[in-house]
Amino acid sequence: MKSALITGITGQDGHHLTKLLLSKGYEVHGLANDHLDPRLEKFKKRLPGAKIVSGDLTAFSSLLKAVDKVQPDEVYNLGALTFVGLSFTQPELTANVTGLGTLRLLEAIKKSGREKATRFYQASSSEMFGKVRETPQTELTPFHPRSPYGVAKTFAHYTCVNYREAYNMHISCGILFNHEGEYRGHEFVTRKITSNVARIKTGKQERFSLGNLSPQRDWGYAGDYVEAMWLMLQQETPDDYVIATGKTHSVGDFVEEALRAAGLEGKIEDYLDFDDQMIRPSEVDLLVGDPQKAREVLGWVPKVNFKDLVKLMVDRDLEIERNLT
Ligand code: F7E
Repeated sequence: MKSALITGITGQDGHHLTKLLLSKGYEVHGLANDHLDPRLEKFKKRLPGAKIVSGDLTAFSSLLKAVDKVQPDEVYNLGALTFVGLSFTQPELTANVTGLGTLRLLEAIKKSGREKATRFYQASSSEMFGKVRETPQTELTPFHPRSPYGVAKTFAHYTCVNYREAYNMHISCGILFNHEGEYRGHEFVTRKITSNVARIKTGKQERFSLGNLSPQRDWGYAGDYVEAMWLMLQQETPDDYVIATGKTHSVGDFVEEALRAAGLEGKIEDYLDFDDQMIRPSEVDLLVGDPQKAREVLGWVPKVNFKDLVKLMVDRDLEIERNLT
């Protein structure tokens, strides 16, 4: 039986990946801070098959202990401070967890003598492209991050590339574009939209507010994207891959589609106010990835399109709101 260690297991991708690996017969261990992670209890109830190992990406000794205990065949480093907006107010913590945390984890694998035995997946991000140099973005597009989050992810990405080259470790980075779904946190724009639209549809409120509606994102379904993570670690040779749908839509498009999915008539202005608190000091205007390499090498293709993704999220939030009444 293969064993996997997942950091950030209680987040959206951790949920999907745990389900996938359990269904493939893996022994799944998740690194979590059992005193500080508010999502842990819910996670344990949802996925009792996973084992929790106490630890934190900011504490090297806890990582070393976790790797020694689990002896993982595969490590999936999903742990990070993932909300880009927050990274502007917590830049140092972001660099420590998201950037240095990756370095610490790789060092822990090396120090425990497992650098040849453990395969490593790094959750790199399309936020590294930031102020994009070309469209669509590929594995060869230069990075120009626009937030402390993007900068930290870029540090982590290059650290992985360096450890792969310097120590011949099996490390693959998935440059994942935005991916959403039923486990998405409410601070992210997609879930904010679908949960508010569901509350409007069920008569609990009339309006909600958002920041900039014009940024464009390549939105896919998180359940599809964790399959790509797993596929990367099954390849003989480690490499980096863009994981995206190849289609882009604005935040405004997402709102319109969500209203449609809920059967709400009228225009965006009938439901939406502007919230200037949501404006970021520097914004990423347009992201759209080219997933050709992932398709050709991994055989990976996303199954859920934009319209179905919005519907899936709106339906889930309608279900939640209706059960709450
Ligand atoms: O923002 C705009 C906001 O916070 C999307 C993370 O998973 O994907 C995600 O990063 C866009 C931005 O995601 C609101 O300014 C407008 O342009 O949902 P988001 P993100 O920043 O794209 C990448 C790939 C990651 O790696 C990240 O970890 O929507 N926007 N109004 C808003 N955003 C939020 N959150 N809230 C608003 O009210």
